[in-house]
Amino acid sequence: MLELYGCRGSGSAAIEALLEWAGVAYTFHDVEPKTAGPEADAFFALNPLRQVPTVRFGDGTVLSESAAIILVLAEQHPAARLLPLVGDAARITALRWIVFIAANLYPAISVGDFPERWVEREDARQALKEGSRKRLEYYWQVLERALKPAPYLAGHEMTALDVYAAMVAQWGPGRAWINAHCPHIASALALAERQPFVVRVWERNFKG
Ligand SMILES: N[C@@H](CCC(=O)N[C@@H](CS)C(=O)NCC(=O)O)C(=O)O
Repeated sequence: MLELYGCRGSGSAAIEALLEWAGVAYTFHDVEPKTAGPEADAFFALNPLRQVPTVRFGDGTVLSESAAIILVLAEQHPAARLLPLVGDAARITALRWIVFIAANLYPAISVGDFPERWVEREDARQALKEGSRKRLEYYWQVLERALKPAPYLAGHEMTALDVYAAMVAQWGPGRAWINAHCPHIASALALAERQPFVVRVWERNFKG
């Protein structure tokens, strides 16, 4: 059975939601990589960056990096239509912006969460945190300008892009900011968040 390594409120929520969308059975390992011990060691062996989400497939293959996990799940479960079909322009849109999120928004979140990985001085860390938030706002504005939700982010079908974007929208600059500054994106995210599997997964990840 597929094993998902994650932690509540993290990027593993998007993968949980996609697994539920596709009806894939999985075991969830709640990982706390910073607490030393055999579990942390075992996780380090799977992913030397100690980052979630990470999955291990039934045959033992390990896959990290959220965008790669999304693409592989879409490939393995074509009937679920996590992505539009090959040849559909909406697929290109979905792939472009999934990678955009993974390459830009997700790292900016990480820089803001762990400025000590980048700079030594406390004032520099504070400045980096603030800078990462401003950069995140800019990335959301890029999404708002580029995508014309109709009604979903990539067109008339909901795709993994909607779920992935709804997940990163839970983090900085925050949903209230996105609602105020990116109304088109916000309306598409709200549609994804109405899906029962998203409601269920968000409930255990982002509420309370
Ligand atoms: N590039 C990775 C980033 C994953 C990532 O940064 N995950 C966070 C949780 S949302 C994490 O595990 N952070 C712990 C750390 O970086 O030490 C991906 O797209 O999956």
